[in-house]
Amino acid sequence: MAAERYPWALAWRRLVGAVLDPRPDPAVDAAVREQALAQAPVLWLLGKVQAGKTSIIRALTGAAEAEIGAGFMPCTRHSRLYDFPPEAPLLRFLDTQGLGEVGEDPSAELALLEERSHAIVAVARAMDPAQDTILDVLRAVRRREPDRAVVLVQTRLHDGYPDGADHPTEEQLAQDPGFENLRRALAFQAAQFRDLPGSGSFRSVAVDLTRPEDGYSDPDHGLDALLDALDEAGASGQGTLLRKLARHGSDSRLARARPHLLGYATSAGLCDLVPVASLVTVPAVQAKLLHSLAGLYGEPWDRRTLIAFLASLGSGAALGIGAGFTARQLGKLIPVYGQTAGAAAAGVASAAVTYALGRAACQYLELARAGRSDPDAVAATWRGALKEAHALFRSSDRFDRPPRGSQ
Ligand SMILES: Nc1nc2c(ncn2[C@@H]2O[C@H](COP(=O)(O)OP(=O)(O)OP(=O)(O)O)[C@@H](O)[C@H]2O)c(=O)[nH]1
Ligand SMILES: [Mg+2]
Repeated sequence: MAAERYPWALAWRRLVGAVLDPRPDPAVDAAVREQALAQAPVLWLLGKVQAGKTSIIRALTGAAEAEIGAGFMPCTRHSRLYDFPPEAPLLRFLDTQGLGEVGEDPSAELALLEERSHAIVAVARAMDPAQDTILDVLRAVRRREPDRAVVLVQTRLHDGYPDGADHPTEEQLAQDPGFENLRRALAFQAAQFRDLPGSGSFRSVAVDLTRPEDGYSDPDHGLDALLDALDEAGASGQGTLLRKLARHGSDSRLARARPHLLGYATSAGLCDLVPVASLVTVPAVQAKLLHSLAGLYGEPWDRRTLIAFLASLGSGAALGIGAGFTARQLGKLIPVYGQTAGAAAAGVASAAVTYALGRAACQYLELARAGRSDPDAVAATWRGALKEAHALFRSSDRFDRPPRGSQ
């Protein structure tokens, strides 16, 4: 088990060294990705031509190669998988060709997409009521697989705004007479999708993904709600996990950081389950996470800030970081530790420690952006996140067995 291989002082040094040393390590990158991928559900993006499928992927993953159309001509010609987050994937998006070109028969292709995916993200322009082609596909899938989750993403909201209006608040959207048209269109469309056969979960979310030069106050309007809905749709319970862990904290960067926290935590947890010869160690995964958070917050680590951050976690952290703990040591951090057995326990512990480390780093970085420092608050976040994440990872089954392909 990791405990014998990485005493905490070594793990600590490795972590600090790996965060400060910017040299990329392709072996670690590849292994982190692979470990996370082994559990990542595939979400199939299904919609008419130019509905906004690829735009959603681009907004979430930042993938520059995800090509977006000009608004009318079909753009995406071949199905393609995108990982989210790319470095430590929690979800995979299967981008597809838009439906609805006259004369083509997409049934063979659709059967393949259905087989390759776990849940469906239906994408529809909010002001486009003609969704029969998409609904027909969904009905057929749900008859075969009644419990497949479906998320409806309603795009291009501003097509339904009154002239010159910015994005409405929730209250405006619910009551303001100026948004009556949009309100009706959204409700009508969502009702059609809600009526699908089967018992799988259904949620609708409305987004408006604009370019900064379009002049709206938020170019990613609705993206956080979308993330929440996608989590729920993701198979195997990991979505629920993400949402439960997500409730705390309010800054919007934290909302964007969450998938990274969970992706890396999952990968760290799996380090304990894959063969001993694995090159990847928990500290290496944690270092990647701290790196990627610094990028999200625009606050690069240097030796001084990193040591200050780690020191603020208190001495208990030294035991936890890097999975360099024995059960007894970890018991001091997490009183319920002893209730989980064997390798699964180590996986759960490594995942929880990694999650909590990232969560505390988010708070540290958010404060640092504002030129502030509050070690007590960061320590409290670390402790709270550790307990919470441990309980949640323990109740999930993701570390009960090695990931696919590692045996
Ligand atoms: N205002 C606004 N425009 C959007 C939104 N989503 C997509 N668009 C625009 O709609 C057009 C089509 O976007 P794509 O992402 O290429 O649509 P797609 O569904 O992938 O299209 P195909 O690949 O052709 O099937 C582009 O001009 C986008 O900029 C949105 O939420 N709001
Ligand atoms: Mg596309």
